[in-house]
Amino acid sequence: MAEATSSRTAQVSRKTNETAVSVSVNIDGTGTSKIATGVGFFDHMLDQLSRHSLIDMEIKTDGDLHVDDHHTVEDTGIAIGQAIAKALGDRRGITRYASLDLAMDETMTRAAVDVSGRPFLVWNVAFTSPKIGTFDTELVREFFQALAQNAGITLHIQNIYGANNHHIAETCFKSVARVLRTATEIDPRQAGRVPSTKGTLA
Ligand SMILES: [Mn+2]
Repeated sequence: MAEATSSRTAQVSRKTNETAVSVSVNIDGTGTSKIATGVGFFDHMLDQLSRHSLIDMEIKTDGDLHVDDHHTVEDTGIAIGQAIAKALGDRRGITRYASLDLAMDETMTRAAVDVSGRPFLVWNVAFTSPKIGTFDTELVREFFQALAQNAGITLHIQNIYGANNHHIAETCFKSVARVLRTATEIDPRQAGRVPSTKGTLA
């Protein structure tokens, strides 16, 4: 039987005509990150994702920002998702499920995750402004779609209420960070088993 607590780290490099992305993750980290995507607001959000998931992340993206931020955000999400999936391996011993209501000032956002191997995003978040500074709010959904698809997780995100668009976006990243932390943690009672009656989450 594989050791459940063997190193859960991975590195992914992905290059297209639009972006070059390099991502390293350590699932069992301390929330330390080094992030440079060229998009300031996105860096701030990814910093939250690492800090509150306790997944260490090194992320470097060189994207076609002269077009807009879309490819940079989506492709960074793809690479982070791929790195998390690779680091989780056969998902042996994980807690698998988590959900959380996360408050930030006037905003409340709920996230629920099943680290299932089955990619799915349910997105129930409405922004009231198309922009946060220069950042397109519609890209927040694009990021989580790419993350869920490539990490192989079922992810539900619902903004319950809120007024400030920066807070709405930030609570999405923080709540997802917290549920990812819990759901990917090793549950000692699983005793190294894959938490599925099918016997596989791959
Ligand atoms: Mn902030």
